[in-house]
Amino acid sequence: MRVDIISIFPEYFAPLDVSLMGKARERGILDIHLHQLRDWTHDVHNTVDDTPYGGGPGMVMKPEVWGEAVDAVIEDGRAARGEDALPRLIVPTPSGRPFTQEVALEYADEPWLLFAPARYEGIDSRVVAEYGERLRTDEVSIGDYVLAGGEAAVLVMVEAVGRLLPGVLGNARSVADDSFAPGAMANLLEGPVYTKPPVWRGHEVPEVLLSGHHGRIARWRRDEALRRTLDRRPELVARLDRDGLDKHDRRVIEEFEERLEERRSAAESHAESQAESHAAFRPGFRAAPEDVAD
Ligand code: JB8
Repeated sequence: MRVDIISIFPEYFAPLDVSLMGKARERGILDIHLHQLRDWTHDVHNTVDDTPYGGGPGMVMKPEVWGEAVDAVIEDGRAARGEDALPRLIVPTPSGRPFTQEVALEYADEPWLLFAPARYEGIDSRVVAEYGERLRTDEVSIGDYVLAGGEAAVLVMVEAVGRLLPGVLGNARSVADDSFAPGAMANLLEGPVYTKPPVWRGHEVPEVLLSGHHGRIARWRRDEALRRTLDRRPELVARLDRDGLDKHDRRVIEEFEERLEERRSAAESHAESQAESHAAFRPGFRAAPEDVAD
């Protein structure tokens, strides 16, 4: 897969030389091309931003610079990959569509991705309007928080996509067991994991994992995944495909909900008795501070 990244901070992407992504690049599975956006400016100050029309805080990235940069990178890629080749353009923004594991799998099937991370208040909207007519163009968000720029979002996406490419993880590790992986783990978080020693500072590894009973281990892992998802991401369980749940799954969910109801009810009676004892011991009328003479 070819990946182009145009940024005013190409040095931000040094982490892509490390570990799994570094190996993927050495092996030629990931062909990453970094570009300095300022290379396509023409003024002595290499200006990439200007004040927003309509007023307001911050600056907006100029469309002309991005247009020349994206055109040049497309031409460079076509010279290498053939004149019919076109990249998929990905622009990180907090107002984009959510980047999910499903989107990562979709991008992993593409031969060529072009990332355009912005700084300041973002890129003049006419750039996405223009390339939306020429390329498959996505404005994407990696989560509901605001970064100082799109670079960190690109790092996240390249790593999520890169590890899915054939030959990157190796056969020893299947992406099928990941949290959010399609199939049995669709919309489920992964449960806890353990290694040696069997007891550490008094904490024991769950016995079933030492049993060698692969059927029971698989069942236990699914139960733990379900319980953890119910606890931390109940909205994911609500979206689970009901047909993908077996009888055992349904029992795990019921038991969890019963325990939740017990705790809710206990908390309620606790609050009631607190209110009662408060009322019983409440001191008499107390004047408001403004009514108290000095
Ligand atoms: C300026 O949080 B984000 C994000 C934030 C940004 C820009 C792009 C993306 C550009 N701030 O996904």
